[in-house]
Amino acid sequence: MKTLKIAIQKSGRLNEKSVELLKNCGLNFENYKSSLISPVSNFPLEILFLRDDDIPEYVQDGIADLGIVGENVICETEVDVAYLQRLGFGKCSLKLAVPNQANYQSLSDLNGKAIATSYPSILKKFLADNNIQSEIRTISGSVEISPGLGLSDAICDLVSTGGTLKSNGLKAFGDVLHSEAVLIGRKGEENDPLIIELIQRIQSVLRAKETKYVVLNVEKAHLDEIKALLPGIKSPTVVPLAEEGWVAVHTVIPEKDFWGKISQLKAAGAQGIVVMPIEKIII
Ligand code: PRT
Ligand code: ZN
Repeated sequence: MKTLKIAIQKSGRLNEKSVELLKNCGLNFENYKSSLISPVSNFPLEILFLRDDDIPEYVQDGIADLGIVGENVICETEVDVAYLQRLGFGKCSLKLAVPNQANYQSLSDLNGKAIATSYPSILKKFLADNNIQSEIRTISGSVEISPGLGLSDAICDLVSTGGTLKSNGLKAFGDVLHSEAVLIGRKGEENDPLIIELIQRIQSVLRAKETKYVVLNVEKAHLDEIKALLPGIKSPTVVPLAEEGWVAVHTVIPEKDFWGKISQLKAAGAQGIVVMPIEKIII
């Protein structure tokens, strides 16, 4: 039987979440930092641990069938791969930033200026799309210190909290690209049954992360108001309680409007609300 290969980052910001996601998919493997390949004992899959920069090309060239990598790296390497699933972690933005004291009003103020970046391909395309002529200075790391050293007038770098910009006296000046970790695959292999199975497992884990399982008690007289607040996967499950006139309602609530929904449920008469994490949702 065929064995798939999935490439994930060996160490760095995406490693832990990538390993966690695959383990939550029920895949059993060792996460030895010293090894390059780890076989999965209960699925025909091998995990390749690589530097993130190499992952898109490995997938494009068929050395790996799948990869987990930031969109920023995919765009910069300009590979031709299939986007199979956005994974919701490793979120960041590639931003232009300038020194706090710089008085730039619009992108056109970057004309004739030098911009330091580790993302020359993405930046070149962005500048061309916006009709800006700047000089791109490619630097492999610590881009944020280059204006202070007099090496550039601006930078184009990844930002998540903004702390690094702030501590280097820089301010964001515009978004170039929003990025998150994505599952990529080789073009043309999207219908492979093993790949489909793996994507379905990943989706069930992602769906579970986005929702909470909620059980609450309510007087029957208020049940319709509670039901109106709960779309659920189908409708909520309603179970009678030992106490006459009361029921328990079981449902799932999306994480994103969780606290708002809980307040509405309480206001509609919900009591004894119990909230539990969900491991997987298979539909
Ligand atoms: O060794 P390898 O080549 O595999 O790793 P790497 O050092 O090239 O990458 P790594 O581990 O730093 O990042 C991997 C991926 O994580 C990136 O390609 C992005 O897709 C994603 N990611 C998410 C980030 C950040 N957030 C991030 N904040 N990558 C880098 N940063 C940098 C940012 O540029 C800044 O310098 O982290 C610093 C802190 O950011 P702030 O804004 O929180 O201060
Ligand atoms: Zn890298």
